[in-house]
Amino acid sequence: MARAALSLGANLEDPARQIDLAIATLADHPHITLVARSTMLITPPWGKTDQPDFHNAAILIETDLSPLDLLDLCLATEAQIGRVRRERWGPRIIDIDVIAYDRLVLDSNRLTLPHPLAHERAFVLDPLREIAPDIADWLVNRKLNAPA
Ligand code: A4P
Ligand code: MG
Repeated sequence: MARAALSLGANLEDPARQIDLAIATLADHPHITLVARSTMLITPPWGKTDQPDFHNAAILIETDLSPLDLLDLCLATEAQIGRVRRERWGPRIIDIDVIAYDRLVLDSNRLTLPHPLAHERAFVLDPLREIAPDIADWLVNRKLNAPA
C-alpha cells in the first residue's frame, strides 16, 4: 500500500459541498482508504488574484492504485463533479491534485511528483500540515536542499 496526499480546491458554485463530495467519492473507491482529512480552509487566491477566495482541504489516503491510476481517478472525480477546464490558475468547481505518493520522485509528461509547486503554496501546505506534517516538511526541505 502506498500513502498519498491529495489537495482539493474550489472557488465556484458551492465550494465546500464540492470538496466534501470529492472526498466522499474518493473515500468510497474500493482501492482507497481515507486515513485523514484536514479542516476546510478559506484561502486568498494564489497566482491569479482577481478571482474569489478558495476553499482548500487535504486528505491522506492509502491506496494500491499506481500513481497514474490515482491521477486518472482524481481527474475522473473532477469531471464527475462538473469541472470544466478553462484558464491556468483560474476559478474552478473542483481541483484535485496529487501532492505526494510515498516519497516517489517522478517527472513524466502526465504526472510530476511531488507536485512541483506544492512547497510554495500555503493553501496546500497548511491543510497538509494538519494531517501529515512529515510530508509537508519533506516537500519544503527537499526544495531547501536542492541545488540552485
Ligand atoms: N499533472 C502533473 N502533475 C500533477 C500532479 N502532481 N497532480 C498534470 C495533478 N495533476 C498533475 O492539471 C493539468 C494536468 O497536470 C493534469 O491533467 C495532469 O496530467 P489541471 O488540474 O487541469 O490544471 P490546473 O489545475 O488548471 O493547473 P493550473 O492552472 O496550473 O492550476 P493549479 O496549479 O492547480 O492552481 N489559490 C488558492 N488559494 N487555492 C487553490 O486551490 N488553485 C489554483 C490552481 C490557483 N490558485 C489557487 C488555487
Ligand atoms: Mg489540478
